[in-house]
Amino acid sequence: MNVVVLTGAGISAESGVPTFRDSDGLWEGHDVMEVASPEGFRHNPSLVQRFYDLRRAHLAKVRPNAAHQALARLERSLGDDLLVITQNVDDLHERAGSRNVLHMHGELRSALCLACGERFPWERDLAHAPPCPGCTSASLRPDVVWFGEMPYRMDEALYALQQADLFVAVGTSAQVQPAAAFVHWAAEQGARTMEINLASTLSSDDFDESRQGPAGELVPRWVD
Ligand code: BV8
Repeated sequence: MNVVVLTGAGISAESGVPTFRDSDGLWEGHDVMEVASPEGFRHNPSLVQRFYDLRRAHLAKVRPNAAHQALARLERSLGDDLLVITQNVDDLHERAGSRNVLHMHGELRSALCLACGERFPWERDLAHAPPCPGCTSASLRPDVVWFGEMPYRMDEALYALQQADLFVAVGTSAQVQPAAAFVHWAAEQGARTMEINLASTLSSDDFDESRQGPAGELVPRWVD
């Protein structure tokens, strides 16, 4: 059975990673477009670099929770028939043991050099110079997908959704495209669809089943 699981900030909430919208629309005190758009980066690159440096540093203080671990167990039984597509830029799925993870919005632990287009695994602050010859720290940006930018590996995501027998969305407010459309793309080719979220969302009625409660409880109950 082919399964696609889409995860959002809600799956990492119980690990202590702040969600994107639960804090009344401000994201760690910032207006979204100020820190998650190319315009915001152009306007104030050091603010944006610091915003991502703080979030990357926070990763060292958090651990995968029971929901991440349950999806890693599910991969051990389904193998390549399971794909986790995450909107999250944290590494909690990988640290729980998942291998088939598609980061459609990029990753905190990766950096992109604007000067030469190279991307690098990145653990330090973005104020350090990248390893590419001739490039300076001024040309480094977080390797994440901002509003108005093309999400990563959409062709692979679309292919997986077309093959899916089951599509499960965990901990996403379904307010960001194209991720919010995945349930429709899966359903129209015949997949069964299920939503797991603390509360109902704008998309709850589009799912065959909507289970409400914390991901740390409901995902293991579903997987096991
Ligand atoms: C694109 C950066 C073209 C990385 C992010 C008008 C109409 C429609 C669309 C648009 C429009 N104007 C512009 C657009 C497009 C735009 C968009 O959708 N805007 C919205 C806001 C209107 N989208 C884009 O620009 C995207 N690119 O469209 O390119 C294209 C289209 C198709 C194909 C190819 C190209 C790029 C979007 C990426 C933006 N970057 N982040 C980073 O710094 O993190 S998005 C940002 O929101 C987050 O990173 C996250 O990835 C995303 C979604 O948030 P969620 O994960 O859902 O989190 P949220 O806080 O919202 O919700 C948490 C949920 O968890 C809640 O439901 C809560 O109830 C639940 N929860 C909480 N605790 C728990 C829980 N559930 C279970 N258990 C718990 N314990």
